[in-house]
Amino acid sequence: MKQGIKNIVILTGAGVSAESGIDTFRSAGGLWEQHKVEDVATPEAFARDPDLVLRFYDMRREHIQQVQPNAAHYALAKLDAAWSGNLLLVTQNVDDLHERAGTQRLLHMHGEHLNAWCNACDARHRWHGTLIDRPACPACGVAGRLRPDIVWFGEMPYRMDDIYDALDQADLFVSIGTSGAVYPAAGLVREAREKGIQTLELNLEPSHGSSWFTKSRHGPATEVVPAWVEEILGS
Ligand code: BJW
Repeated sequence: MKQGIKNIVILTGAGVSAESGIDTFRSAGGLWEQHKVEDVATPEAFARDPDLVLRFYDMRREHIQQVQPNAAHYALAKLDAAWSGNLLLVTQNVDDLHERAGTQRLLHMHGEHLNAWCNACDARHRWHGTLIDRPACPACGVAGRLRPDIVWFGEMPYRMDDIYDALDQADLFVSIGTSGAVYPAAGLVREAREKGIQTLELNLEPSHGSSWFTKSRHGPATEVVPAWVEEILGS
């Protein structure tokens, strides 16, 4: 174990998938430029204009199936496979690139593009196709009640108890490719600091929460993440 580090929590954001060709949320030309967040990513927007929201997510669901994991995803999968201590990769990303790269100890706190959630019977289904055509739920058969299984603003992110439990046990918290603009994910570094554990930011540029990290390395994820993984694995 490197420098007494046994248990690691890693938080990833859109920056880790940027070099795979998925726009980040807050970059120039990013998704919010084409669709305002309040037009698509709230339950109120979905109630007001479901066609807009479903079309938007259908388009993104299709897009993520055409891109590939990059060197940062593969490096994190290598770390997951090799690390004998506890490790939890908490991703805010709703793409499936971490699992396609091979990471197993993974949790999607903001949901997944490739899941549909039935608001009639509460079942979740793996979903690769469209929702705009109002398909029937495979479990209850009710049509038109499936929505993207995405955590929208004002909704509770998934598995917060598991995230805080992992942080309680952690010796190191690493944040990768996230702007630190969206809570509660953005608050995890503060929780980590209050517990006295090491904190490291790997990001293209200083994030909103940069000053909370004990160490920072700035650069593209495909460079800084593999370099850090090799270092912590001691190779
Ligand atoms: C690279 C790179 C490269 C680029 N290499 N790096 C005031 C205070 C506190 C909270 C609130 C508040 N007002 C409202 C809230 C709550 C709200 C919130 O945080 N709002 C903010 C806007 C202020 N949060 C919520 O509503 C959440 N729920 C909630 O709080 O429930 C109550 C609760 C309380 C306490 C505990 C538990 C629960 C829900 C948030 C849901 C977020 N959903 C989204 C949309 C998903 C839909 C979709 O995909 O369409 O999730 S928002 C969007 O932002 C998405 C992302 O996961 C999330 C984070 O974005 P991320 O990943 O950081 O991306 P970017 O683009 O912001 O940053 C990319 C970074 O990468 C940049 O820094 C680049 O520099 C970098 N980069 N290229 C390395 N090659």
